[in-house]
Amino acid sequence: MGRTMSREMKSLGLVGLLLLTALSAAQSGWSRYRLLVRTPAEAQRLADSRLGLFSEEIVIGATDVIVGPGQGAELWMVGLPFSRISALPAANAWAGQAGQGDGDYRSQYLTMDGLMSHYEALRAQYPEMISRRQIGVSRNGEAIWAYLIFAQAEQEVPVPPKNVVLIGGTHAREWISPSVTMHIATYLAETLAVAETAFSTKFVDKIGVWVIPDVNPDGYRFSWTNNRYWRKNRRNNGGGSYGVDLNRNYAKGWGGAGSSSNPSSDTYRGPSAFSEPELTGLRDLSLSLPNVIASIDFHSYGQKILWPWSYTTSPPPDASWLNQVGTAMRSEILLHGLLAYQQGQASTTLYVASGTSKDWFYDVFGTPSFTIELRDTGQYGFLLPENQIAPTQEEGWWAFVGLINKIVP
Ligand code: 0X9
Ligand code: ZN
Repeated sequence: MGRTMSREMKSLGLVGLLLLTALSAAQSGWSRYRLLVRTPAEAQRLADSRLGLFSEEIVIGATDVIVGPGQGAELWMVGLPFSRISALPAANAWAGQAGQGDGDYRSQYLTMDGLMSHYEALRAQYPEMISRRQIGVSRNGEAIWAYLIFAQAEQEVPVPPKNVVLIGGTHAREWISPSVTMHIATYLAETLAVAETAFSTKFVDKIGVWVIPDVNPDGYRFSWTNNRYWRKNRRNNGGGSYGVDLNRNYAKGWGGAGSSSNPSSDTYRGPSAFSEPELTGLRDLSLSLPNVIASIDFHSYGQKILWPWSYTTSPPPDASWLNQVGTAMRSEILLHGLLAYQQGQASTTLYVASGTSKDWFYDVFGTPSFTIELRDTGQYGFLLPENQIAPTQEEGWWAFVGLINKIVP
C-alpha cells in the first residue's frame, strides 16, 4: 500500500477503514467506471493512483478507469464522483488460451511465442532479405529482437544507407500493436519479393526497415497469463509494485508533465531516463544506424497519428513538415477505404506526456517520428475484437506506405 494512501487511511479512523475494506470486497470482478474530473489537481490525483485508465487520457470531464477486484477502496480514495459503466471480462480470462494464438495472425491475436514463431517463419522464407539481431534482454531475462528487412539487388550493401524503426508492443495490453507491426513486416517482405514496383525500388539497396516485434515481452506475456489490462513492463519496484511505463522512460523531457513518480501508477516513469533494459537495446541499435529517416511506435487506441512534441505544447521546429507527413499518412489510409485517423502534434491533439519514444527519436535524429494510436475510439478500447484485426493491420500498412512515399518521393 502506497505511503500517501496509508496516511489518508489513518485519518479516516477505524470506521472509515472498515467501510473501505468492505467496499473493496464488494468490488469483486472487473469493471469500467466513469469518473468526473473537475480540476487539474484532481486529474493529477487520478494519474498518481493505482487505477488503470480505460480512457486514452485523463480529461477534465468524464474519464473512464478500470477497477479490478479489491480496488473499490482505491476508487473511493481518489475522491471523484463516479458511476459504473459496464462489467469487463476477468483480467485472467485469456490465461487458458496461452497455448493457442499460433494460428492466423490476420484473424487472431498471437501469444509472445506465437509472434516469435511467425517472425522466424518469415525469416526462413526470405533468408536473403530478413536477418535478426538481439538488441537486449528484458527484466525477466527474455531476448528482445529486431528484425531487419532489407532487399538487396547484388547482396553487396553491408548496412542499409537509410533506416526506419518500427516498434511493436510498448504497452502490453495494446495487443493490436504487435499484430499491426507484424503485418507491416510480413507484407513488406512479400511486396519486396515480387515484381519491381515504384514502391519497392525505393527500398532495394537503399532502405532497411528494423521491426521490433515486441519491445515489452514480459508485459505482453503477463497480459496473456495474469492481467489483460497490464500496461507497463514488469520491473519489480519493491513494496509489491511492478512496472515502468516504457513510453515515459525515454530521455527527452524525462520526468516532466504527464508522467508519474509513483511506482504504482500506470504512467510511472522509472527511477531515471532509460532505466529499463527493454529500451536501452532499442536506443543503442538506433544510435548505431547510419541514417534513421523515420520511426513509428504503434499503440492503441484512438485512431490518431501523432508527431512531436509530446512533452511540451510548443511546436517542434519542423511542425509544418510533420503536419504534411502526418496528413499524407492519414490520406493514404482513407484512399483505401479504411477509417479516418486524426493527425497532429501529440501534446495538443491528445495530451502532454514526457519521456515518450517519438520525442526521443525526433530529438536525436530530427526526422519524422510518430506514435500511431490504432483502433478503436473507445467502444472496445484495448479489447479490440478479432474481426477488426485485419482492417486495422491494413490501416497500419497504408500509414507506413504514406510515410515512405512522402519522405522518399
Ligand atoms: O500515453 C501514451 O503513452 C500513449 N497513449 S496510450 O493510450 N497508447 O498509452 C500516447 C503517447 C502520445 N504522446 C502524447 N500524447 N503526448
Ligand atoms: Zn500505448
